[in-house]
Amino acid sequence: MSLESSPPLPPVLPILHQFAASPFSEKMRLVFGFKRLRWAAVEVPIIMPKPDVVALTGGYRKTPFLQLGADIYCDSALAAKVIERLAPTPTLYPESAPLAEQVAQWADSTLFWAAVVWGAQPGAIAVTMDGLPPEALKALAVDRAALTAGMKRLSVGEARIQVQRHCAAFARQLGDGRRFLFGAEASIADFSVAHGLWFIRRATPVAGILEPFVALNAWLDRMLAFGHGQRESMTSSEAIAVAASAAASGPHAQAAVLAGQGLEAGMPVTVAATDYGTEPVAGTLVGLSDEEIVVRRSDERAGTVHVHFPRAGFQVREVREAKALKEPVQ
Ligand SMILES: N[C@@H](CCC(=O)N[C@@H](CS)C(=O)NCC(=O)O)C(=O)O
Repeated sequence: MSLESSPPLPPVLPILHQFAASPFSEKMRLVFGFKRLRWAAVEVPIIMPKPDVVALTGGYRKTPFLQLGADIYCDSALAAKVIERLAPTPTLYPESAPLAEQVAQWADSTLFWAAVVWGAQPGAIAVTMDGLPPEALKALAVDRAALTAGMKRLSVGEARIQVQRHCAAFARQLGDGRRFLFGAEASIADFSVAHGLWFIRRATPVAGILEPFVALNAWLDRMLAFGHGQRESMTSSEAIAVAASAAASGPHAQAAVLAGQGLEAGMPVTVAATDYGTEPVAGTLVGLSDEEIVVRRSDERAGTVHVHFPRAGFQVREVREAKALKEPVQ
């Protein structure tokens, strides 16, 4: 079952587990603003350990993730699609922008890393992170080194060149006076490009890099003007209690596993990101489409939850040793 053909989601309050300085959280906050939605924000720790995050996700530690009752949606690409199902208008995926998802994926990886290296450089990081004291900044650096172990990060000099080239290209794209990257309608690509540039703007000591790109700045102002919708606060304990008292009701509550991929409903599996933050989540496979992987898992505090991942950027593997799982194979 694809997300598009899934039945509409029940009216539950979307909960975004996020933190203020996180670009991908800002992407989702702006999506809530664009859709004029009411939602609850849970503050997550910016570094490990994150016991309340792991209680819900089973090990996925990246920020943000979306919670609808006992359904946990990892990765902002999937979270945006789920929000689209919850509130289809205005759409994030207009027919006039067939490349929007692909450009969003590029911006969420290539542009994001150039923007982060630039905005988190030594002379700016304390500002970008809202005045975090030196000890906490040191702990952040150690945590992010572990998160990205095995990944080649750009140097600050390389990031400068990349940011300038990308900004120049986007400024040219916007140069004909269009309101959004693909024309009159905003698309998911706009949100994915905006969050990296939002991060650079926060890094005021080095934000001047954006100044020459007038059309791009006007567009970024327009994007940020969507605001954050109607935001409420929730504690992580409250969010865990919401999961514990709900039944998983995502599109794959009834097992639906695409045939012909060597995986069947009920198999013990692990799911892990393929880029960074690759901690696996173990559970029982309950859903597999060409867009989404869904596992069921149980937690002492959160109860039985369905954890959803996008197919793109994640690997699902059968666990041959059933003993390795806490939950029995069904
Ligand atoms: N592909 C992920 C990337 C998320 C990501 O890298 N988030 C950063 C923060 S903006 C992160 O997880 N940092 C480590 C952490 O928060 O523990 C998505 O789209 O949600």
